[in-house]
Amino acid sequence: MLDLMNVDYTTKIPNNVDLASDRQVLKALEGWHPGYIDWWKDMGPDGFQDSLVYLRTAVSVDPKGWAKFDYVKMPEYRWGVLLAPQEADRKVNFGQHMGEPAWQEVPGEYRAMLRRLIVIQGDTEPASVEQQRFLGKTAPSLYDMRNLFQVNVEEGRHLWAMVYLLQKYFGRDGREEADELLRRRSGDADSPRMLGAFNEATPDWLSFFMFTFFTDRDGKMQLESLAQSGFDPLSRTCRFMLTEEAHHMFVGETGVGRTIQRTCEAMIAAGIDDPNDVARVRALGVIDLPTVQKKMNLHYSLSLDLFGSEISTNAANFYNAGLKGRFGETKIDDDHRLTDATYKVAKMVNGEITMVDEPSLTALNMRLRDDYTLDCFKGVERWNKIIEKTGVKFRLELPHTAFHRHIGEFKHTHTTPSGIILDEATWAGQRDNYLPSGADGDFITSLMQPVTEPGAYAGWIAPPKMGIDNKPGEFEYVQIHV
Ligand code: BYC
Ligand code: FE
Ligand code: FE
Repeated sequence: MLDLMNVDYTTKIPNNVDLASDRQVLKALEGWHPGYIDWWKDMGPDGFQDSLVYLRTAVSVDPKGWAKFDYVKMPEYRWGVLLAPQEADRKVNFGQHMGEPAWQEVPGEYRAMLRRLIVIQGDTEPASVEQQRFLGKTAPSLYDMRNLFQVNVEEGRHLWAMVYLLQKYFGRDGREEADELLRRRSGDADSPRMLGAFNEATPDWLSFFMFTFFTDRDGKMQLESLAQSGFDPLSRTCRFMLTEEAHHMFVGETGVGRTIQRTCEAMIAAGIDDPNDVARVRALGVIDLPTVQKKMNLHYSLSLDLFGSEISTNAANFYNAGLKGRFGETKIDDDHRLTDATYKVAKMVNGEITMVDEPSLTALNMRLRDDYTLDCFKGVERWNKIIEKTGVKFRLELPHTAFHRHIGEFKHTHTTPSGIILDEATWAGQRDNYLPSGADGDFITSLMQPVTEPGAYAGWIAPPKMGIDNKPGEFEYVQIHV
C-alpha cells in the first residue's frame, strides 16, 4: 500500500500523492519541469547554481522527522508535491456549506474563485526567489547564505505545490496558469508579479530578514486561512507548507535579532548611551537602531497591504463559499457563518481614523490583518528583550496600521508612524525620518561585504546561538567552489 506519510523518491517528481498512477498529471508536471528549471537557473540565486549547499529535503509529511539534510546543488534539489495526510470525514467548517463533507474535487460554481486564490498564492512564491536572487553575493556568513538558499528552494517547492493543484484540478486553464507563473517577473514593468510587496526590491540582508519576518508571516496567515479551506487538496497542501514556513520566519526573526544584538553590544563596548547618535554608532560598522526601526516601518507597511482592503466583498465571497476561512477558524467559538456578526474596522471618517462596526463577513481581511499584527507584535517584543538585556535604552515599535499604506482605507492618507495625520508637504519633509532614505540604504549597502570563511561572520551581525542540524560553528554550510 502507498504510504502517504513518506515521500516517493523513485519518480522524477518526489510526491506522496501517488503520481505514478496519475499519468495525466504526472505528464503535465513533467512537461512543466524543464521550464521551471530554466526559470530557476535564470531567476534563482545568482552565482551559486554549482555550489554544494547543505539543505534539508522533505522525506515525509510526518511532523516528526520529515527532513533529511545533505549537500545538494540547488538545480538538483528534489522539489516535490507533498500534502498533509487526508483526515477521515473532514467537513467544510464555515460558510454556507458548513457541515457538508469537504470537497475532493473543485465545486463547479467556485472554480474561478478558487483558481484565482491558488494563482495569487502561487505567484508570490517565485516572486520572492526573484527578489532575493542577488543576496548570496553579500551573505554575512556561510550559515546565513545557506539559510537564504533553503528559503529559496522551499519557496520554489511552494510554487510546485500550487502548480500541482492547478494541473490536477483545473485542466487546460490550470496548465495555462502554471505557465504564466513562470512568465511573470518581480518588478517587471510589462509583466509584474500580482501583489505589490512582491514587486519591491530586497536590496540588502536587513531587508531580507525583515521580509522573512513580516512578509513570510503574511504567508503564514494566508496559508493558515487557506488550510481551513473546504477544498480538501488545498487545505492539505497548505498544512504541509506551514511546516516549512516556520523556518522562514525563524530566519527573519533571528536575523534581525542578531543584527540588533551586535549593534547593542558594539554601542556598550564603545560607551555610546544615545541610540540616536547615528553617526557614532555607524562608525562602529553596525546598523543603528533608528535605521532598523525605519526598515521595520517599511516592511511592515508593505506587508499590511497584502491583506487587501479592510472591507472586501471578495473576502466575504471566499468565506461564504467555504474556500478561505479565518485564522484558527475551527477553534473560534461562534456560528462560523457570520451572517449577523460585526467587527470593528479602522476607517477614515471626517478626516479622522475611527473604529467603525462593519459586517464581519466583509471585514475578514481586517480581522486576519489584526491577527497578523498581534503575531508581529509578539516577535517585536522578543527583539525588544534582546535590546533590553544589553542595557541599551531603545524600543522598536510597530507603526500604526494607517502608516504608509497603498491598499485600502488609508491609501490616500499620510500619517506619522504613531498614526498622526499629516498633510502632503509635511509628509514629504518627514518621510526620511520614518522610512529608509537613500543615504540609509547606501550605508547599509556599504556593510554588505561577503564573508565566506567557515565559522566567520560580518561585523554587523552576531553569530547564531546554534548551528543548523546541530552543526558546529566551523561547519561549511555552502561549498561555493566545487
Ligand atoms: N497588491 O477586495 P480586495 C506568501 C487587488 S504571501 C496588488 O481588497 P481581496 C509568501 C485584489 O486582487 C501570501 N493588488 O482584495 C510570502 C483585487 O483585485 P480585483 C500570499 C492587490 O481579494 C513570502 C482588488 O485589489 N497569499 O505566501 O479581498 C514569500 C481589490 O482587493 C493587493 C495570498 O495572498 C496588493 N497587495 O484580498 C513567499 C492568499 N491587494 O479582484 C510567499 C490569496 C488587493 O479587483 N489571496 N489587490 O481584480 C487572497 O486571499 C486575496 O487575493 C488578497 C486580497 C488577500 C491578496
Ligand atoms: Fe512560501
Ligand atoms: Fe516562506
